[in-house]
This record gives sequence, structure tokens and C-alpha cells, in this order.
Amino acid sequence: MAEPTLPSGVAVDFGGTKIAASRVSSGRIVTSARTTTDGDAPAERQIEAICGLLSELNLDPTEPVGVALAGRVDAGGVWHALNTETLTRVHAVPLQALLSDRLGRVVTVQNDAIAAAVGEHLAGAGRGKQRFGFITVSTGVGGGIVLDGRPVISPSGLAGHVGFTTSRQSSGRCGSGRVGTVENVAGGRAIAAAAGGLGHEGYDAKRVFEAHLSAEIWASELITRSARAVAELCANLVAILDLERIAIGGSIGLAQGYAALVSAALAEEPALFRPEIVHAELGPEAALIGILSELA
Ligand code: ADP
Ligand code: BMX
Repeated sequence: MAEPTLPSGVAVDFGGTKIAASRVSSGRIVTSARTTTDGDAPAERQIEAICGLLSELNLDPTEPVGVALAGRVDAGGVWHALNTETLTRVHAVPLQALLSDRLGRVVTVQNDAIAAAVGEHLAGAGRGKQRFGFITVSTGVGGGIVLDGRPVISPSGLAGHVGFTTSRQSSGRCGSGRVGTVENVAGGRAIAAAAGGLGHEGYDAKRVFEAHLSAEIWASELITRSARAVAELCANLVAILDLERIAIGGSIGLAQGYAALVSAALAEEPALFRPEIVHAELGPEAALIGILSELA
């Protein structure tokens, strides 16, 4: 397969836990600046956080800028949190217009997981696949689908939000308003909340994962339950779209042994419903490459 031409520019990856801005040259990160996400900040402060990181990178007046972020981005470039417990004050923010005006160029704005799916399809785990899916297991559980080389993007920006489908492993109402979602059992916020419910207050998902790797049974149960919900999601996606391969990314998805737990749970499904499960290959570059590519 011929090597793809990878984009250059400055891209922001805005997640529920961290925000990173990076200058990318032919798909490789050259410099980065990052900060912690304040999920309760009003939209103006979220925009200040984005612009603050961009100014740390000394934007060139002509270089392309793309912003990949948690939440849905509609066809008008308007940003809406879907999980309103992750980003509590992001409602109908005309982000593309505001950033384009402020930065004096057309800024591309898209959901983070869709951007990462495009990046992985172009240059990572999805190369050459006709029916490819990407799932991030991170603060939440997000997704992007690439069919016949094109990302599935709907006018409202909702398409691909696979974390808001339901799971047998899950219960309770999540910040999307839906009950029993994959995100509400498998995502980092849910894992931390479950740990708190077991008396392990102050544990974030990273610390729960470390406890799991140290063979603490309560932690392994939470991580295994997360992986089982993601496996169920993968089988459901095969039933709907017959995906050939699904790449698992995000800090939890890429943590040691997580994808293997997903594959082990999938082994309980009938063969027809088992896609190939792989690690996302590009790590933090995926969303950056995706948002700077012409498909975002
Ligand atoms: P974001 O959601 O901001 O895009 P991440 O992909 O880093 O960011 O996901 C953040 C979640 O991943 C948090 O719940 C955090 O506790 C968890 N996490 C971060 N690092 C690790 C790690 N090494 N192993 C397991 N979980 C991790
Ligand atoms: C949630 C949702 C998605 C996002 C996904 C992963 C919000 C704020 N987020 O499902 O839009 O793609 O999480 O986001 O509605 P991350 O914060 O875990 O990277």
C-alpha cells in the first residue's frame, strides 16, 4: 500500500480530562502544549483554554488549524456537550465561527473520536479497511465509523456516539440522559464513580487500572466489566454495520491488557459477531492527523 500523505498544521485535542495543542508536520507532533480540562468552566473559558494553548505554539498566520473535541459538532460548526456531566456548561456554542473569526482563518471543528477514526483510517490501524470503527475508552466512551473511506457524520453531529448505546453491564442514568449506557459503566468517569461507591474515594480510572494491574480484585472487576461492555458494543456494531476491524484507543483502551480483555469477552459471542480487535496505532496523533485531513 502506498504511503499516505499526512497533513501539517496546528491541532487541538480537547477531551474530558486534558486539552492538548500540537504542531504537526507531515503527521508527526513537533511541539505540544497541554492543560487539564475544567469540565465546569463556561464556554468562554473553554475557548480561552483552547486559544491560550494555541498562542503558546505561536501560530503562523497561514497554517491550518483544527480542533477535535469531546461533544457533538453539528453541520454549522456548533459545539454541544452530550454528556452534560463531563462538560457541564457547553450548550450550543458556535465554536467554528468564533474561532475562525478570532484566528483569521477557517478553523476545522469536529468530534474527537470521529477525528481519531479518520486519522487511524488514513495512517494507522484502519488503513485499507472498508468498514472500520474506532472506539475511545477515555473520560467517556466515544466512537467514529469510517465506511468506504468516508467518516459517518450526521447533520446534528450525533452519528458515531456509540458510548450512548446500552449495555447489559450498565445501569443508572448517564449525563446524556440515557439509562444503562456503555459510557456509564466503561468510561473513566464511571469507573472512578464505581470505585468511590466501593469505598475507594479519590481514585481516578488510572489509579483503578493500576490497582487492577496489582491484582486487587475489586479493581479488576471494574476494569473487566468496562471491557465486557465495550465487547458487547463491538458485537452490536458488527450486527449493525458488519465492521471488519475495530481499533481501541484512549488512555484506558490503550492501557496494558485492556484490549485483550475486550477480545476475551468477545470470544463468548457467536463468531459472526466478532470483529477483529486491535489497538489504535497512532495514540495522540490520531485525532490531530484526522482533524487536519480534508475528511474531518
Ligand atoms: P481525554 O478523555 O481527556 O481525551 P484520556 O484519553 O487520557 O483523555 O482519558 C482520560 C481517562 O483515562 C481518565 O479517566 C484517566 O483516569 C484515565 N487514564 C489516564 N491514563 C491512564 C492509564 N495509564 N491507564 C489507565 N487509565 C488511564
Ligand atoms: C462522550 C462524549 C463524546 C466524546 C466521548 C469521548 C461529551 C462531552 N463527550 O461520549 O462526544 O467523543 O465522550 O470523549 O459529550 P473523551 O472526553 O473521553 O475523550
